[in-house]
Amino acid sequence: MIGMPPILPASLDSKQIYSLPATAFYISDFITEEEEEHLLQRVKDAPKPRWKQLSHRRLQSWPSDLLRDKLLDAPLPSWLVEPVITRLLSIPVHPPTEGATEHGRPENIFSVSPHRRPNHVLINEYPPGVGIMPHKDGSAYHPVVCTVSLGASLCLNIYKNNDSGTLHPEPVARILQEPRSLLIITDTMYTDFLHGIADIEQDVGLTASTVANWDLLRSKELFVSGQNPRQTRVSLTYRDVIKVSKLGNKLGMFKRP
Ligand SMILES: O=C(O)CCC(=O)C(=O)O
Repeated sequence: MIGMPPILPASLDSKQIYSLPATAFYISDFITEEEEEHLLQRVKDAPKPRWKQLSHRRLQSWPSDLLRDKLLDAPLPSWLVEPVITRLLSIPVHPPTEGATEHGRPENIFSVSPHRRPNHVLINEYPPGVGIMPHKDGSAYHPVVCTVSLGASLCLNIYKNNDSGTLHPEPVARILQEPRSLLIITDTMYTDFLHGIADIEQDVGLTASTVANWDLLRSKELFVSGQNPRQTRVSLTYRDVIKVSKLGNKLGMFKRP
């Protein structure tokens, strides 16, 4: 890829969203504009059968959908590995002196996941006015989800269930995701909280006190009016599926385009 890579933080620690009730990190400049364009083009170029059309949103699942919470073993295509996974794994969670493992390598966010790296990517496309219902990602995955945003900004709402187990309708927090950013959600932020995106044409009331990651934003000046008119945003969500079946390779079940 041409062009200079972005300057990455020395560790995730410096990018933690401390105003949230549990652990999440936000890196505003995770990929370059050229990398963003390239990824958007690859998403667009995917053969039509790759898209699953839901009522308003469409998505791609790479290398494939899960089958009863299991992934049939197959590699991710190289355009989903480079630069995102390589870069993600290169960032220590803690500053190098604190973060060394017994193998001498600093811990990254997937150091203790079953496959030590993401093996699955969901690609969601959100036109203006379209979001996703509050949900948890569930136990099929190691509790880390890494989201790269492309094309436009929007707010991810964070929810908590009431003691009775029903959803508390008001979000407990909002995370503004800018294009080219990386958001990492992990620990109890993954297991105990829900996330969703409102079906609205613009995010409103954006201020330092209503946006959890305000201090970590790249372009606060774009949001000083408090508004973010939605444009089409594409997200790449990287996860490590815990159960992987080798059968897929043996039966050659991955000849899909
Ligand atoms: O697009 C996003 O940022 C969220 C996607 C999501 O919630 C999911 O894939 O489960």
